[in-house]
Amino acid sequence: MKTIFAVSSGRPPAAIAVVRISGSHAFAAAQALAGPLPAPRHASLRGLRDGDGALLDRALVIVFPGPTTATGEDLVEFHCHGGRAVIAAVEGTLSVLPGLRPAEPGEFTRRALTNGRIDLTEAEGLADLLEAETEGQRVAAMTAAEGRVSQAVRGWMDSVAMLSARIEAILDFADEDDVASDTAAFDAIVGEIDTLAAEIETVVDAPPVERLKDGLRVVIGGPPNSGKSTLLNLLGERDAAIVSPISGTTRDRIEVPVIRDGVAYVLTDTAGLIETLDPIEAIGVTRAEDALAAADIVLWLADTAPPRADAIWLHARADLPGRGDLPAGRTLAIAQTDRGSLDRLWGELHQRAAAMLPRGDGIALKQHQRRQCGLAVEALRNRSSDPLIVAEQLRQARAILAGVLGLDATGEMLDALFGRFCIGK
Ligand SMILES: Nc1nc2c(ncn2[C@@H]2O[C@H](COP(=O)(O)OP(=O)(O)OP(=O)(O)O)[C@@H](O)[C@H]2O)c(=O)[nH]1
Ligand SMILES: [Mg+2]
Repeated sequence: MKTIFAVSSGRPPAAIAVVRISGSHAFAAAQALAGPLPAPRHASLRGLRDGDGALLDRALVIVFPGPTTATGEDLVEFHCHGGRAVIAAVEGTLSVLPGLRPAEPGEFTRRALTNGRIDLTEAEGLADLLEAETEGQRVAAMTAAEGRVSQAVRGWMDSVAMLSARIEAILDFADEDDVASDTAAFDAIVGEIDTLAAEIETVVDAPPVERLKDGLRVVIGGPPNSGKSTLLNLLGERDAAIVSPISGTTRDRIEVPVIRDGVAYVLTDTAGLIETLDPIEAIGVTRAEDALAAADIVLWLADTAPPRADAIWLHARADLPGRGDLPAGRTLAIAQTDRGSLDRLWGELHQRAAAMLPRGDGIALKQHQRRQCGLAVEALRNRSSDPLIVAEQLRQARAILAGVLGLDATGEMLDALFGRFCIGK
């Protein structure tokens, strides 16, 4: 396998650029540029020279002997000056050395996976961490990258393996004289399989990690002229939707992504719900109804009861004469002139969001991990009274869980994952 190199720090020019080299030729390559190498894991200042001995830069050089490195291979870091020409000169010198080539996006991490330094859940967590834009995303990604998802799945696999062994024992040493004791042992195992399935299911049913990234869908609904677009603009802090006293101003859905207190939301304004003969308006109403049905949270601005029992029912335009008291059933009163009422609404949204998003102290699965773990639960539950079949189902469940860790990942799956990384990661 070729030795790879790339700039692993940000885009130049910068104060410092970290060039990483990983693979069996890494130390020879480092020596070719920097001369005698410092002791492992000790930073030392060296002149980097090209093949003709010309000085390219003075850099900190650190060498990490494999396999206990980030990639599982011999690894070298040059901390150079971060000028474009410096980097180009160092990379140019490396590229003509035998056995070396520039790294592909994510290739350092891919080697970590291939060499068993991390598993698929950790690599995916790392990819999410690099893309994290909110505090919630960072925490969930960090949890996965640190191996918490992996630990949970490995724990389940161990439990399945132990149950398998006990079933095999019943099969191997079935005692024809003592069928009752075999039955009791089998029933005990079945009970533990149920407990395990329930434990996995709790994690599968917890809010998925994608919610953090895609944002909670908050849909504003109500009759025409109730102040929906006004509310969207206030919450989104920009004039995204046209506001006017003319009924039927908004005809389509208008979406505004917002990050507030570390949580991502997508706010959606909708057309006012009204019986209409105008075909365009009718399409708008249908779209509004669809959006309300698919919402994570509905903000309902009508004086009539909301279409969903879980909606936040707002008493809108509370500043108008005669609307001072909060009628029964309403969560909050709001008025465009009252900042405090909007802050209280954000408080309510944040509270709802907390219940719908992965908790910081728990593990959150990605969509495909949920699907796979769900299949494992099915395999565990879909059981017969024949120990032979149960043994087979346990094997299936274990194989499915192994898939979550990427133990059977195909090249295509890995290409898709590591394509999300930048070069040098
Ligand atoms: N007094 C008062 N007027 C408001 C408030 N919110 C909105 N309005 C006014 O109500 C009218 C309608 O507001 P919009 O936000 O366009 O209402 P809408 O629900 O989006 O209406 P459609 O798009 O037609 O369905 C505008 O003249 C707003 O200025 C409020 O809190 N208090
Ligand atoms: Mg509107």
